[in-house]
Amino acid sequence: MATKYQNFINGKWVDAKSGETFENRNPANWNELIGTFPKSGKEDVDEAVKAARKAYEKWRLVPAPERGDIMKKAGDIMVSRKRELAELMTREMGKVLAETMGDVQEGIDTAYYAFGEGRRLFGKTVPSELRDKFAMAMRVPIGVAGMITPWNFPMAIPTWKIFPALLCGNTVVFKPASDTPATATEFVKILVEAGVPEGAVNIVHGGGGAVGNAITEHPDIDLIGFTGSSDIGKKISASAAGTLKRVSLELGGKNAQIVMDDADLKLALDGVLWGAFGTTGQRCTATSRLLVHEKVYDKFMSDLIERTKQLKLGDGLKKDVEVGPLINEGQRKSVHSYVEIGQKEGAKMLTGGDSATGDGLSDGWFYQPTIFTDVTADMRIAKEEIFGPVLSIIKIKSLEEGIKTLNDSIYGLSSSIYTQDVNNAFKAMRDMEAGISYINGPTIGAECHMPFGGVKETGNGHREGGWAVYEFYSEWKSVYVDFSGKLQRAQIDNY
Ligand code: UN1
Repeated sequence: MATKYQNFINGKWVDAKSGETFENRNPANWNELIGTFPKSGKEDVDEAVKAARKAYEKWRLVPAPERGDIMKKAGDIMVSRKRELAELMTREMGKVLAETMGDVQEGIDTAYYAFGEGRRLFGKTVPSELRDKFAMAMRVPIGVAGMITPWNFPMAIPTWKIFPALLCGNTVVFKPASDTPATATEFVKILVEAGVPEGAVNIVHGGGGAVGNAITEHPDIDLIGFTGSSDIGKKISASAAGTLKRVSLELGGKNAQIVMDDADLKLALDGVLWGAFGTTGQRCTATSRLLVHEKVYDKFMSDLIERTKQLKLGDGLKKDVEVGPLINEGQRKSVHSYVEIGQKEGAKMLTGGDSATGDGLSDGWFYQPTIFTDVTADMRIAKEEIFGPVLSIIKIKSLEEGIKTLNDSIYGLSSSIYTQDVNNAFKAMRDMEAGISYINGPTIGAECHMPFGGVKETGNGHREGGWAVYEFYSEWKSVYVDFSGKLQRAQIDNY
């Protein structure tokens, strides 16, 4: 039975003002309707912002440790509902159960980190240059945060933004991807059950055009947290400029894994299979380029093709399935068009290249894991983010060439090198242009207590994760207390 879902605004579950709805279906079996959701617009966003603004005046005064206790409770609820949430997520967006369990776990870890941070949120005291004067800087909340999140990590990514925002004392208007509104709704229910007060968190369902734009342009929203494509990120940045909002953008990637001739090849093979085809390649951290040293190329490639052909596709709830479907029809068309582009560009397709058919695959957006060799740096399949199970392989002659090729990208999110030579490892660590580098690990697998984000067109310099995200969701306030009882003029009376 499909569920009818609603927006949550000012502590109440409500329909879109227009009364319109949209459907959400299982990408592994499009006959299964997960639910219907309100197709909201600007007028719904306005209500949510009004509620969040009102709630902010109270929430900012709640002591941070008390706010942290609520995050702890939310984490505890997620622990108790972990499997059920993961199953819903697999039905909603397709990735296999082990991965959706991991996605929920990332949310739990983020909740507990926020709990701890409630008793930290460190400020600084420094000596004043004047006598009988005290100087300190403290972190203060900013206001109403608009959160626009993607479908590939339907729980983890909203938690990366919403837990720190709330912990710092901001209130939230949340627009989840319209492909994963059910998981997002469960997250909001958990926050409410944990004790987040009326109006402090609001969810408005709908498309990027109507709801997303209304958020980014809204004069009463102070900051935006967005994860998605670089194209949309640029538009958000431009539209938020009108009201000078603080904007954190986590955008695209074209991540590469280098395999050196001295690498543990078995390890490197496990790494690339997981990095390229885990989550059906639909991660911004996915491995989409593989740079293999010529000395080990032939052996590595034949093993890689063989293992890729063995990957089991299917419904992510079924045991032994390793690769789920793509998220929707549009994504499958887009992935296939890149495969056609690769062929036209002259790359050699060694496996895959089409929609996957067969037992249990006919009613889902499945696509065969696909590998191209003889790829050159100027090809579009070497440059553009595909967001699907397509791996482009480039042969390299040296570490220097590997790093140069890896860096030859407008993006810079994740990077990886497999080598057993400590000198190679340290050179790569220093020279790979990316916000995240792995030595002897694949490009995916970031942990929630470390800064997450990238350089170049992957973002605008902010980081999620760990301590770094708390910089974004709060700002510094400097306070001076003069207890001398007289006017003291800084820079003048003391020099
Ligand atoms: C994303 O791809 O959008 O490091 C986030 C990883 C995950 C997060 C990925 N922990 O792959």
